[in-house]
Parts: sequence; C-alpha cells; structure tokens
Amino acid sequence: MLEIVLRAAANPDRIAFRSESGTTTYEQLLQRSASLAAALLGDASDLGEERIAFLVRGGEDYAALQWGIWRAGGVAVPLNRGAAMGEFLHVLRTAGVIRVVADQPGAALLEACAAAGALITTFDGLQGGAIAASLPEVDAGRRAMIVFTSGTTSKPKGSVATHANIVAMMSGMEQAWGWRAEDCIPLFLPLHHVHGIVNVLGCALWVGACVEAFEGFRQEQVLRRVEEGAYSVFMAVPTIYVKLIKALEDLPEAQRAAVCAAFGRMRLMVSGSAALPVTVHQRWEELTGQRLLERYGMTEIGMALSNPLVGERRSGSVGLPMPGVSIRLVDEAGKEIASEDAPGEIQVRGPAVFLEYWNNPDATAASFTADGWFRTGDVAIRERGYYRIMGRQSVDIIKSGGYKLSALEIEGVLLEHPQIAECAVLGIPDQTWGEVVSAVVVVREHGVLDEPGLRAWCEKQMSTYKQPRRFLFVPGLPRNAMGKVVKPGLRALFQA
Ligand code: MLC
Ligand code: AMP
Repeated sequence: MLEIVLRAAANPDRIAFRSESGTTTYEQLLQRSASLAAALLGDASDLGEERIAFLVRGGEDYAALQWGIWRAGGVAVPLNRGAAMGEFLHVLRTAGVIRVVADQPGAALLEACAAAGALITTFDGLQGGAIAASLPEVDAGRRAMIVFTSGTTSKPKGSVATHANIVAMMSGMEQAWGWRAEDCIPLFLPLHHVHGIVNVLGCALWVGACVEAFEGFRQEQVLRRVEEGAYSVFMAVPTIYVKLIKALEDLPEAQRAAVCAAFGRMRLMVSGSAALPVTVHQRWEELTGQRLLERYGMTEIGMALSNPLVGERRSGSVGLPMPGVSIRLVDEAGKEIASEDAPGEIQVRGPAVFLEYWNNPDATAASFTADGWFRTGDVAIRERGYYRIMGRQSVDIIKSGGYKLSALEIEGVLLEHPQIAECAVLGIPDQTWGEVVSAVVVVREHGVLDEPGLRAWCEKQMSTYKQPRRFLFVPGLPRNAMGKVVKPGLRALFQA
C-alpha cells in the first residue's frame, strides 16, 4: 500500500483539514479517497498510469481526489484554475489525458476538453459511491504525478514524479524542518506546483498534521487566523512576504503588535520558490522577531538546499544540501568547482529527482549530464559553507510572484496576435513580484495596436501571472550578428 496511505491509517482520528465549515479526519480522507478510487476504476482493476487531470477546490477535495487517483493506479495531473483555453489544451494533449475531473469547469476548460477529445466528469458525480473491495497494489516506482513547468522551451513540459520521488521529497522536509503531527499550516499557494502540492499539503498529510485551506492567498482571512494563533508552520513565496509586510505596516498599532507577535510565536516560517531579498528578510525579522528559513528547490528535484532549522539562517543564502540530496557546482567547461567563491551551475542527484519529462525523451536527456546529474540551469557560489544563488543561465526564464515562466512561451503567444510582427519578452526586476513580465513589441507595417487593446487580448490568451505587465512599442528589435535579439539592451530601455 502507498506509504502516505499507511501513515494516514495510523492516525485515523487526527484532523487532516479544518475550515469554517468543519473538520475532516484522516479516516474520512481515507474513506473519501477509496470511494473516489473505486469510481475512477469502474470495472478496471488498475488505472495502469492513466493520466487523470483534475481541477477541484484546494484542501480536502483536492487531497481526496489526488489520493483516489493514486490508489487506483493513476497519475495525477493537477490543472491551474486560471489557465486559458490554449494552456489547458497543451496540458491535456501533452499528457495524453482522456479524463478530466472538475468541480466547476469554466468555458476555457470545457472548450479544451472538447478539442482534446477528453471526457469531463464533475467532481460531485464521482463522489459518494461505494468503496471498492480491493484496490490495486501500487509500487513506489510507478508514476504518480505530472506537474507542468516552464523552461527554456516554448511550451511547458510535464515533469513526472514517481511515488518514490514524492516520498523522498516529503521525508527530506520532515527530517530537515522537523515536521510533526501537532503542526498546523495554512494552504494558500496554488495546487498545480510543487510548493503548494508537496511542501505544504503533502508534508502536512505525510506527518499527520492539520491543514487549513484557502481559495488562493486571502490576506485578510489568513492574517485573522494567524492572529488567533491557528498555525505553527507557514510557507510562502517572497512576493507574499512583501505583501504581508505592507499589510502589517498598514494595520493600526495595537492590531499590528498582536499579529506580529503571533507570527513570532510560530515554530517555523519558510520562504522559497524565488530569491528572498535581504531587505525583506530583515524587515520581517524586525517586525515579527521571526527569522525566515530560506530554501531553494525546483519542480524536477523538490527541495535541494535549505538554511538549517537549528543554526545560522543566513540572509541572501539558501544554506546546505537537504537530507539525501547531493549537490555539485560545475563551471562552463563542465568541471566540478571544488573551491569556495567561484560560481557554477547547480547540479543535483538524489532520490527526489524526477523520472522524466512526459513523452519527451530528448528534453529529459538534455536535462541530465552524461554521469547522471540533473542540470538546474541556476548558478550559485559557496560562501563560508553555504550556497548562494547568483541567478540563472538563461535570460529566457522569468520568476514572477514565485512562478517560473518561459519568455519564449509568452513570445509565442504574442506572435499569434495578427498585428504583431516581432516581440521580445523579458523579466524586469521588481520589489514585489521579483520580476515583472515585460514585452517589447514591433507592430506590423500599417498595423494598429495600442497597449489597452493588447492587454485585453493577453487576458484572454494567458494565465494572469504570464500576462505582460509592461509594454514598449518599438520600430524594430536590436539583434546581434547571429540574428538573436539582444535582451540585456532591451532591459535598459525599461529601466530608463
Ligand atoms: C498577479 N498580478 C500580477 C502578477 N500576478 N502583477 C504582476 N506580476 C504578476 N506575476 C496582479 C493581478 O493582475 C492583479 O492586478 C493583482 O496583481 C492581484 O492579482 P491576484 O492574482 O489576486 O494576486 P494574488 O492572489 O495576490 O497573487 C499573488 C501570489 C500568487 C503571490 C499569491 O502569484 C501566488 O500564489 N504565487 C505563488 C506561485 C507558486 O506557488 N510558485 C511555486 C512554484 S514551485 P489588479 O490590477 O487586477 O489588482 C517552485 C519550486 C520551489 O518554484 O522552489 O518552490
Ligand atoms: P519551478 O521550476 O517553478 O519549480 O521553479 C524553480 C526555480 O525557482 C529554480 O530553478 C530557481 O530558479 C528558483 N528558486 C527557487 N527557490 C529559490 C530561492 N530560494 N532563491 C532563488 N531562486 C529560487
């Protein structure tokens, strides 16, 4: 039986989810997931790694369905609620999805299912059935989940994690960060990326802890529960800490003191998914007395580096390798860097490293070195023992609000606009978002296009976080001798 299921069965009466409308115990979660597994199986004895895409409320519905898919032998493909029709279609087609489960499918998802020939089932329609007499034995080496991640290719790739990969991620975090059954954590991060899925939801359920789920980052509600002392652990991306600092500074003094003290009492607060600016780290500590633990990770590898739970949490640094993770820095000639203070690409090995990009052996092969290390594309140095992230090898990868975005993917979408002849997308540094997606656009000869029109068009074509926020209209793009657009030069135009 899957290890996470066995662990839940050992904690039947503990509360897995708590919300205004009540609680769900681990026993109830097991029952619901077993009944969903039976409904998904129908007459089959094992889904045999069928990819089931799903879009349901975060929290207990999501966990019950994720476990139901796993227990039936399927592969969970979580969808992004804010995706545009073309983004849904890409996921469904790439992962070869023929069944989608959704609670409130919107027009974009319905249209994508029709175009992909995938059958859509409502979540309610799947619930409430009998529990199967027996569920398949699912080996830990089998595929469990596909998370779509952007990169240096124009379209997101499906990163495949096995059950064993996910267990390695969760047990590494349990060991490194002292996760325990008494913990309680708010879940407001999106559930189509590993930060929300594995670090928050997965780890909490792995140790028998309690989760309070929100439909997205609802700042006021979260702060109210923080003030009430609801949580012992808190995990967020830097953008959220920036927003929280502003919110705390805007509160009346008495309330600010109470909320800050409540943050200060938490056992652990973690930041990750993007660089935490030193100023934010320091301001958070000044306000709350809580020193954030910054860590570094990636969809394909889970968490790789972390500041320690006990010991020095150094600002601007991501600390040391997580348990079970091997790290090396490699220079441009492919040689391992032994000394401190010399930058190199972070390469990773370990049981959490993903299996493959779904149906994309070339991309999978290209992401590993000949001797089996995963190339992250991130550059770091080691300083007094700790790793510090310097940046990325590619200018085409943008991090905005904690989301990794491909400039090439966004350029590809913009080029579908009938009035756009050429474009270049880049990330411009920003205090709140880390980087903001910015587009330089060349309009076709005799074409007519203005910024409000282009913004409105982008809203229909892309998820919120991919949409360019800043535009520059230029007569032509600067290119080098090889014909490649010179992006650093364009960045200067935005910063001027
Ligand atoms: C939204 N807005 C943006 C934006 N996203 N503006 C600039 N850049 C962006 N990226 C604008 C909206 O248009 C809107 O504008 C306003 O901000 C509020 O939008 P929202 O969608 O309601 O924002 P909010 O809910 O506050 O979302 C911010 C956020 C969210 C930080 C909570 O982006 C988020 O959940 N990020 C986390 C992503 C994540 O989990 N990444 C992990 C990947 S895994 P207006 O004008 O309408 O007000 C990974 C591995 C690892 O990286 O190491 O963890
Ligand atoms: P994703 O592919 O969405 O999982 O994003 C992973 C990427 O996020 C990494 O390759 C890094 O570029 C970035 N990242 C994650 N954590 C940190 C951090 N603490 N500091 C800097 N970058 C980070």
